[in-house]
Amino acid sequence: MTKKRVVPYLIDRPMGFCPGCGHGIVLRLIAKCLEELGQDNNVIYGIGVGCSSLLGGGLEADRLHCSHGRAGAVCTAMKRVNPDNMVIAYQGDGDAYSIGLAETNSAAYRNENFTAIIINNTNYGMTGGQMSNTTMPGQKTATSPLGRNCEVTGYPIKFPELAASQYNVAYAARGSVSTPAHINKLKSYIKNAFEAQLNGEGYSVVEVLSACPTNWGMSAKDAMERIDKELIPYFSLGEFKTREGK
Ligand SMILES: Cc1ncc(C[n+]2csc(CCOP(=O)(O)OP(=O)(O)O)c2C)c(N)n1
Ligand code: SF4
Ligand SMILES: [Mg+2]
Repeated sequence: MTKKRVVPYLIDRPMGFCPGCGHGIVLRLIAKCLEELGQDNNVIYGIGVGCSSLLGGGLEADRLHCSHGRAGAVCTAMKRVNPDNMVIAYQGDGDAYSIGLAETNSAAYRNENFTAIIINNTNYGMTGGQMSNTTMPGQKTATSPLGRNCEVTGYPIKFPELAASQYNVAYAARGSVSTPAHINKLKSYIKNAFEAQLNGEGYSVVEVLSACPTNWGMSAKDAMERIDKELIPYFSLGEFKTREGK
């Protein structure tokens, strides 16, 4: 039987994220969903390299800081060896879709029974805002100072849509942290993804459009508004693969 936790899963302690960063909101939602599902004592994280690695400061849980991009492969092994544990890959867009695209893609392709939560802030936040595979067309970054030229680099990848349309995954969705209404919806996506894993339905992925005010050179408020004005028209919100009967 699962032990009852005596303190809330998300302990009230300082996190390492910049003010206005979206990562902390997502961690709060993950913690809430795990508590509601009685899984907060039963979770293992495969954490990506990037600001996602700061998860360790906010949540008290078993976790492995994976080599850059490899959480898809590491979480495959974690779940196969420990099928009764909830396994979550917590990664950024650079980690999951740039250096780690092979592992992310392969786990979805095999329909591995774990959950990937992927924080899309359209850049490599931790290293100073370089271009990633989700950087918007024309977006200026440290490595695209004239703006991203998609004729040369390709267009921003839409992974949940890819997984939903091409692979036999259990659940795929994209949410946002930009408004309270979006945050409430996002919570329902994360909970659905965890329930899919609990029921052994297979791979579940929730991408989150998230603010990086530090590298976007914006105030926290303007960064949230950028998500609504610029990102959502390209990265649609919603469920791309729903669970059977849900
Ligand atoms: C093998 C390797 N290459 C490059 C780096 C440098 N590096 C650290 S974090 C990072 C990108 C992280 O971006 P993302 O996954 O989008 O996370 P964010 O910080 O934006 O949340 C890079 C390239 C590294 N640590 N290891
Ligand atoms: S650099 Fe960006 S992603 Fe990283 S903690 Fe700061 S605001 Fe968040
Ligand atoms: Mg990023």
